[in-house]
Amino acid sequence: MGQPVERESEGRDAEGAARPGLPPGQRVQRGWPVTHYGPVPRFRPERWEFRVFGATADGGKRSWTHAEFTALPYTTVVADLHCVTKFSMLGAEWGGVPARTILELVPPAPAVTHVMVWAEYGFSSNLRLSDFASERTIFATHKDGELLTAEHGFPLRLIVPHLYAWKGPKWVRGVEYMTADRRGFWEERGYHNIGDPWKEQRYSYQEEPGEGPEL
Ligand SMILES: Nc1nc2c(c(=O)[nH]1)N[C@H]1C(S)=C(S)[C@@H](COP(=O)(O)O)O[C@H]1N2
Ligand SMILES: [Mo]
Repeated sequence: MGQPVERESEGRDAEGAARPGLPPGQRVQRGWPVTHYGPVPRFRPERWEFRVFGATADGGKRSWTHAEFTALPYTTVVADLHCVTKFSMLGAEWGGVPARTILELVPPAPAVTHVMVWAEYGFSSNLRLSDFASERTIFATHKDGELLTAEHGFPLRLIVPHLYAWKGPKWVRGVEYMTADRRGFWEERGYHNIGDPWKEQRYSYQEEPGEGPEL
């Protein structure tokens, strides 16, 4: 893997509009580093399920087996990945199931304002419903036409193109609909509750009143 190099690129906002330049403080990294906390989970197809629970419109829960989930309509989104540790990986084509498909299949109750995205080993990240509902937010099974590798989140990871990459759990297992905000794994450990790289919202001490629950 080469040294990080600086170069001009084009970012995109939540609705996909071009934004000039990299987010502030980011460097383009050649290759694709692996960053996460803890071990890489082993995929057990017979035990895997994707669950939606919490404040659903009808009060019920919904779950999909791996075969059922991967049979949902497949779309692609081209998006960059910005790690808070300052590397960016540009122009990946993510393939999978848009978060909006999940919202359509399991509508949230009207009072839902946030979601918690849950992954293996209890890893989690919270998102505003509006960030989750972006038409570019995608549960990815593929990158550039190939299945994700285990260390990059196989069988499923979330990509939220307009937020820092920790907002996209690898090894995702479900979504909880919430009627109030709650911090996820990194958000409890010093990362910003919202995490917009264009505003350089890296750390929780930068939060303005109203941007996150009390720490
Ligand atoms: N389950 C899980 N997902 C995670 C993380 C983690 O620690 N656990 N780290 C996040 C962070 S900080 C980043 S930058 C990206 C890195 O994705 P990559 O390893 O595919 O580059 O994964 C995110 N998803
Ligand atoms: Mo990161």
